[in-house]
Amino acid sequence: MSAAISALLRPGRTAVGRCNIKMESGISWYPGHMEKATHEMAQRLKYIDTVFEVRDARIPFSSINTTLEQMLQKKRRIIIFNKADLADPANEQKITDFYTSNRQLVKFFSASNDTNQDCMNLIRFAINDAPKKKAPTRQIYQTIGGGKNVEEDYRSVHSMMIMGVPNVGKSTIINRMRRASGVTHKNNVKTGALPGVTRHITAFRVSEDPVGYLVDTPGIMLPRINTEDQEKGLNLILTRAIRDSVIVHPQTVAEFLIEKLKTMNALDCLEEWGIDPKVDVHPNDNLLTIAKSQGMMTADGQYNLETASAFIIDKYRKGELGRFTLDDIDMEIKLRT
Ligand SMILES: Nc1nc2c(ncn2[C@@H]2O[C@H](COP(=O)(O)OP(=O)(O)OP(=O)(O)O)[C@@H](O)[C@H]2O)c(=O)[nH]1
Ligand SMILES: [Mg+2]
Repeated sequence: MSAAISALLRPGRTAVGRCNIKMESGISWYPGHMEKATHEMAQRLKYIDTVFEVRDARIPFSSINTTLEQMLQKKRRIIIFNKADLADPANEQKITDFYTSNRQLVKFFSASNDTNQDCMNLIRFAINDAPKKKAPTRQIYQTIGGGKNVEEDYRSVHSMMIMGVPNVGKSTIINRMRRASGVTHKNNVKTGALPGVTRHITAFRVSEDPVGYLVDTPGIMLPRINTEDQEKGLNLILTRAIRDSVIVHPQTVAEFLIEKLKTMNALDCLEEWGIDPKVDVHPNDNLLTIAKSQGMMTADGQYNLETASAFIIDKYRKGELGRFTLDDIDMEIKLRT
């Protein structure tokens, strides 16, 4: 059986409690284009009717960007929990109930799997009940990326902006919407598996009747994630909102993932790699067990912990371990009520 199929057969799981992995320093990944885009987004927001704030359904609370949240306080906003195909579906109702009781519009979505009809529903959900705008046509035209010469009346055009942390699927959602609504276009918006693909603010027509434009924006990370928020940082690295590498050693990320799998009682994965979840060992020893079970050796005959780390992180990201939600949903909701 392929890894993808066996993952589908596994039940969805959600993390419980906090993990013990400790990092010595905070995480900072905030390239210049993010700072520039944040200022420009704030300027353009004035004439935007509806904002899609996209989060990763696997980390519905860790993927909140508090800077963006502040900018959106008075805006009509729809929170999209994208990549729902990779998250534990058991949380969807709980999270929807929590936000709905706070008068917040939310949708769970999968830009990879959902149908054209689901996409059209999302567009209608955004446009149909939107209040009528008061802005002059020139302002709306410029907000959606037009130049100086306004040739038509843009007052009835619905202007939308999509934003969120990197790699949550913002540009993919735009492509899906354009395809679903049959907007003629030459090229797809550029997307990619690594965070930080979109670097400029650009508007795209996503709906014909009524006419709607959606402004794509670069993913924005918090300027710094401190050590006390390290779990949020590690969640963001595991779901690839933060670039791998230099920032946190892959072994730390892999050890964190194993700890999470233990809190989820993910026995099938752990036992497959020879890890006994009931036995408490040093996190490094878990990686050693995986390297042994997979026959991962370095050139000089040592077990290769780097390769073992990359192996399980990659499997998690591809959804090959199953549908895992890394945030403890009950705890996060409790903290907010
Ligand atoms: N499994 C799954 N993958 C998705 C989904 N939506 C997007 N992706 C993948 O996630 C990756 C990132 O997608 P993008 O659309 O480039 O994300 P983005 O938010 O625009 O990223 P930045 O521009 O870097 O901020 C791509 O590899 C997509 O194929 C989804 O619903 N499910
Ligand atoms: Mg993008």
